[in-house]
Amino acid sequence: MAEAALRPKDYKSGLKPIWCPGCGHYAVLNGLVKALAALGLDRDRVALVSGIGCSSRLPAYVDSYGFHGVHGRGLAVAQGLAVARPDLAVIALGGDGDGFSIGGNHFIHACRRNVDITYIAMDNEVYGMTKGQASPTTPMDWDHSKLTPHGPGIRPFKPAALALAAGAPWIARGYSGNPNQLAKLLAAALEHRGFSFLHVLSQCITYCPEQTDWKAVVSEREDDPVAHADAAAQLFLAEDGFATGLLYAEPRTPWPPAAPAAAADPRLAEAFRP
Ligand SMILES: Cc1ncc(C[n+]2csc(CCOP(=O)(O)OP(=O)(O)O)c2C)c(N)n1
Repeated sequence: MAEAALRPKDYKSGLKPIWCPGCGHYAVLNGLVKALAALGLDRDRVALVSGIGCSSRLPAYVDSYGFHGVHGRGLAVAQGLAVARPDLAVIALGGDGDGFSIGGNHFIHACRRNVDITYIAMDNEVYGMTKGQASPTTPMDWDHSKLTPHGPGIRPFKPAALALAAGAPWIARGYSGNPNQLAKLLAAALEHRGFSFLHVLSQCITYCPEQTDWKAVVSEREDDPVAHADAAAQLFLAEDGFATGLLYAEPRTPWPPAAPAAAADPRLAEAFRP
């Protein structure tokens, strides 16, 4: 039975986040509950699946189904869940270390598989939870950590370009310093049928205090999303990684193409009984 209209705060679990003051992940949490309320999704129709990291703690703070999994493996669990339970809005989330380093393989294949889930990557260009090691998106010359005193010296990769090359059909970027836009992008990602990749610039001011300067470089892209992969490739290779908005959307049939036989097949129905 549909619940009475829920307010954003009704989607919060009541557990107090243990993130540092000023962490960008708060804005993602607030944007997400706003988006869930705007779409009027019942709490028992939403499942949040994460890996490990500060960002991956987010499911605990939302009053929905939640799965705090294994480092880098959230996408694998989320895709399986979405295929078995197409009635759920499945949201995978985690950090840049979780999703692009240890979980990089799952990220690539989730992009090409195009299961109907939303993936929120909270990118603070650092491993926050384990105290500031370099991640795949850390700038080459980031020398603020004793672990990489001269910077990692390795080119960071571009998550949006990687997602595009791997076949993701819907790519957007948000910024934790622009919560209204973030909530709209989250709602649009949830409405998209297929794999939606939302890359969020979510600052870690504890280990990367210089990220407070992001507000000066982030731009809001007003144009319609690019609708062809070749034009999107040009965009993602040329931009500085700070353009926000819905950047690319191209219609592509999700996998599996039709609702799975789970409900109709008595053996599967038994296994997947909610
Ligand atoms: C298999 C495994 N390897 C390493 C770790 C240690 N570990 C926990 S969180 C983390 C990195 C988290 O960084 P990120 O995903 O960027 O999230 P953030 O904490 O910055 O939000 C690592 C390496 C682990 N828990 N499991």
